[in-house]
Amino acid sequence: MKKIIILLTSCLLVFLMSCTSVPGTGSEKKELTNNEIEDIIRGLVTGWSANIENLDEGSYSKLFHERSTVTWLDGSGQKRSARNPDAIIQLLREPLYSDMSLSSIDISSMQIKTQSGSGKPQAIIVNHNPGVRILFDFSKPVSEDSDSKLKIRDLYIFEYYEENIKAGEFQKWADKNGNGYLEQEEQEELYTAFVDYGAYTGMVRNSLDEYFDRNEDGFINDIEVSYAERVLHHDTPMRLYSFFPDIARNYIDTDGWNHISVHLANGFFWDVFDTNFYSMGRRNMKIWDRMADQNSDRYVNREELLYYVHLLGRKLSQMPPPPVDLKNPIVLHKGIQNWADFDGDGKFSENELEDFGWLIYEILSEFHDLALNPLDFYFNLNQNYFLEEHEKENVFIYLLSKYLKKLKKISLNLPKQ
Ligand SMILES: [Ca+2]
Ligand SMILES: [Ca+2]
Ligand SMILES: [Ca+2]
Ligand SMILES: [Ca+2]
Repeated sequence: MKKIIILLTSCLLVFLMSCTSVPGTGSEKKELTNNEIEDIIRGLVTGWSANIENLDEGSYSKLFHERSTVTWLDGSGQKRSARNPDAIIQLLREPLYSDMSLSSIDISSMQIKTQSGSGKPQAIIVNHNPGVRILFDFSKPVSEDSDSKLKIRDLYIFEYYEENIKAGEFQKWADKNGNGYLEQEEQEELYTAFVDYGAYTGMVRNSLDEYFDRNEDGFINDIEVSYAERVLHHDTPMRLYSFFPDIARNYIDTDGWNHISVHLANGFFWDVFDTNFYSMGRRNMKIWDRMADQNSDRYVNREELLYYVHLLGRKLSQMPPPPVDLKNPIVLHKGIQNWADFDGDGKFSENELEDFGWLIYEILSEFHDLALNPLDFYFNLNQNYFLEEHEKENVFIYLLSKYLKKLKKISLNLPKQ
């Protein structure tokens, strides 16, 4: 009986969909009006939602374009994608977040754009619990005698949160219900605190602030917030390989060297978390666009960019603090080698040595007078916030003591007189 009802419902929907599509007028050049586009899109998305559990070749070809792609990303950055009908049907039948299924996604929040940045009409469904955003791109079918003037061309499913994220020491404050795990709202709060760091000065609010309250006066001052910003937004991306190697490889490491250099990390936060980065879609232009382009069609739409920024912000916010205690100079001096092992593999690689060199070079710059990272603190002998001249001189002495011996081996190959 149930099967008959499903079959009848499917037939009715397919019939309704064919009614909402604009019948051929004989003039193929006639453009669809915005109202017509909206009607067709509503019919397609309604049909998609109603057929999702019983999607078969028949209902598939009514809804989807001949060259459809489906890209499905979960909250941990894992991607599944499909490009042919069988694979797409298979993929869409899989259950979504935990016990949720695509058929229970509420499509009443659907927003339609008849003209998007890519030139294709779009529809977006935002579902809050769980946090999912579903994007549909539509285009004209290849076949001229198709039953509908538009079909679902590219479908993207973005899940924004993960289950069973354990709250580390650094994140415990965000576990508001104290169950040891970070739920959706808690992950969101952590993400926001991470991204906004650098704008807040005031009373210590949580253990994150406590870590950066270097003089332990219960207050985050201008210098402490600069330090926190430096650690969270610049040094943390450098250490991403130690905690989330797949995220580092697939989403940040643009040159594919299995290493996030100090230069890459410095540019990363400003470029990616700058609202201009994700304000609209574009043809691949910026350095991170290739990483954000989830379906690799060389166009990054706004939803791909939003997902990218949110995923990275959440992952970075889940990382522990640097492996050195800045409030304890003895521990700091012992721990600086650990700190410079950015990928945490226990070895000091050539890339890491190069980064270390750049960070020392930075200290020597006349503009670098605040102690902002553990290396700065290492040379900050009087343990105030500033790198004074005599401390910078010590950096020279350090470099000389380390490298003077090696100078003998350098052959300069000077031209003969
Ligand atoms: Ca919790
Ligand atoms: Ca303080
Ligand atoms: Ca794309
Ligand atoms: Ca290493």
